Amino acid sequence: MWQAVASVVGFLVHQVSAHGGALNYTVGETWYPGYDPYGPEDQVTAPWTVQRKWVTNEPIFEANNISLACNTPGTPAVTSIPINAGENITAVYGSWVHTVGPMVAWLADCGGDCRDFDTTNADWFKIGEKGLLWGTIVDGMWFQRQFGVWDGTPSSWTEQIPASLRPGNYLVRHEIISLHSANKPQWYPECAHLEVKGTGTKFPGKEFMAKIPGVYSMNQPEINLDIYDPAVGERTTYTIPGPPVWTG
Ligand SMILES: *[C@@H]1O[C@H](CO)[C@@H](O)[C@H](O)[C@H]1NC(C)=O
Ligand SMILES: *[C@@H]1O[C@H](CO)[C@@H](O)[C@H](O)[C@H]1NC(C)=O
Ligand SMILES: *[C@@H]1O[C@H](CO)[C@@H](O)[C@H](O)[C@H]1NC(C)=O
Ligand SMILES: [Cu+2]
Repeated sequence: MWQAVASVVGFLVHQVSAHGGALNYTVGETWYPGYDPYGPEDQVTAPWTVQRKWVTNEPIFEANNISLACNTPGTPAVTSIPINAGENITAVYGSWVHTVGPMVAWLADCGGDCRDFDTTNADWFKIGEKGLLWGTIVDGMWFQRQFGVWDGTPSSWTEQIPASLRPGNYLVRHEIISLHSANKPQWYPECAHLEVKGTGTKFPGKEFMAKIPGVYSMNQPEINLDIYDPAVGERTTYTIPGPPVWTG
């Protein structure tokens, strides 16, 4: 598919290869195709569509952009991924090229059918996050760097649905924040619909919740930074912004 797009529209080659997003999901051995922004338009109504629509793999540059929630336009999926609380979900990306910045997986309770859920007032909580694993901010090993495989094969990112989470319909939001451009953060978010099953009864409290947009701002030194400034880039710690991760 990418080859076809590339040969038809030369200009897009750069765009497609320079950016990306979550294209598919796996739970155990089961594969759920996401929405392909460069695929046919009728995917949006296909009965298998589990991912909210996104039309470009270009990043979002504004911390307050409404599209930060579930990308542009972020309109609902048709169906959802069934998953048991305690199981892992893996987001599968095309070959990922950026190397610096955190990755955060979030859930929001749809309070009913996710097809009717507007993310504007959603309360999001983190279920997992991956940041700087070792070394310095500018050239250390971020999960984002490790996750990129560089040989054209897909990049996979796995997080667990907390085992005690009460069942229900949830949005899952996978977010990569890329910080390689000085003072110009890039966000790459995609959302899918989940039907969480199980016998859990727990739900995170307010201290775990955030609004998106809202959780990030250009006043945060973890978001608005110049990694090429040695005073910043040579640091060996990076605190991922937002509430703590809820693990159940
Ligand atoms: C939000 O991001 C989208 C996608 O990058 C962009 O098209 C749109 O212009 C942005 N909106 C604002 C208000 O900046
Ligand atoms: C995503 O799934 C589609 C449809 O099954 C497949 O064509 C594509 O290669 C997959 N992409 C990745 C990165 O897994
Ligand atoms: C689930 O994911 C976690 C990391 O988030 C990992 O430690 C664990 O081994 C995974 N479990 C399975 C069954 O893959
Ligand atoms: Cu990019």
